[in-house]
Amino acid sequence: MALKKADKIWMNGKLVDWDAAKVHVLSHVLHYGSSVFEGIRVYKTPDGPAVFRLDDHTRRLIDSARIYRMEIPFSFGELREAQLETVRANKLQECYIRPLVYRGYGSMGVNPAGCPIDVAIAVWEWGAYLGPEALKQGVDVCVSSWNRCAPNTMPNMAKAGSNYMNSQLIKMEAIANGYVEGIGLDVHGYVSEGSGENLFLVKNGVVYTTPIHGSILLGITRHSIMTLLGEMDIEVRETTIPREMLYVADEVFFTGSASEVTPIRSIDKIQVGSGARGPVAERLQERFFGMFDGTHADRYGWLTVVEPAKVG
Ligand code: PPE
Repeated sequence: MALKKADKIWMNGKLVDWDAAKVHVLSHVLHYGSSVFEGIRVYKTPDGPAVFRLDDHTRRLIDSARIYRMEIPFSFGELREAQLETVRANKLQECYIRPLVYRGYGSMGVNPAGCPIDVAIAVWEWGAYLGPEALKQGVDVCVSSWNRCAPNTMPNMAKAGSNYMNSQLIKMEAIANGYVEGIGLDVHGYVSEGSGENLFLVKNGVVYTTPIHGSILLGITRHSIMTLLGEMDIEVRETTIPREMLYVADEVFFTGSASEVTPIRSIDKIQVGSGARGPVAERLQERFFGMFDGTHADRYGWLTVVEPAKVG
């Protein structure tokens, strides 16, 4: 998907032109993967553009940085406001926000001492992550030959750029073999998650999802979906999932900020359920997207409306 340029990017406190948002080639991050980031959607609502779970994403960004001993030179409030300012400056009704914290230019060598902690925030328009038909039709995926990172190797709870080297291996292999996405297993061979999505499955009316110790990113959409399932009186079990559960499930779907709620229609060429979007995924999509078009109330304060800039 070619990136559609927006107008301004926020860098260390200033809005700069899109094409001027550059880093030095000897920035620590380029050599050693030292970055943490977030991905957040802004939806068009009847009250104007609104950011979905801004505070939770901002908190996770700070937590990811903390794991990697990165001291962000901006407060929670400043990061929150900067993201709103960036959306406002680009005058977009609907977009994706990408805040990035990285070790910049200053010294070389693994030891990052002497490198500044830089912060950038970009926004762009992003359609359906796994293709235009994915939300309705579902996607064809495979189980990857690559596992997710084992415990105490790369911290999966940190949304670090470096974790996405593993994700890229999973994604590129899947695409090379004609699939849209790959599912990674954890080091014990249990289901973990997609290269950029959490995974849920439905069997006999119960919903299952990978637990926190299953080498996953603790998704904010995952939490939102679990909350919505609670409202629907559907039981959710966070439990170890053997690979073969994928092949006998009634429904399987991905969740994520980018992928939203994307049904899976086949895994390793084995049809999932009826081979189309299942009823649980459909009801969840209705509830999820209903928060943005005004059909369902924002019961948990998940939306932050991007107020227009004050004039004068
Ligand atoms: N697992 C992984 C590995 C992951 O990358 C994501 C988000 C999730 C789970 C879901 O997390 P959450 O967004 O908090 O519900 N992946 C982001 C990046 C995708 C990309 O290609 O870049 C996203 O969805 O924004």
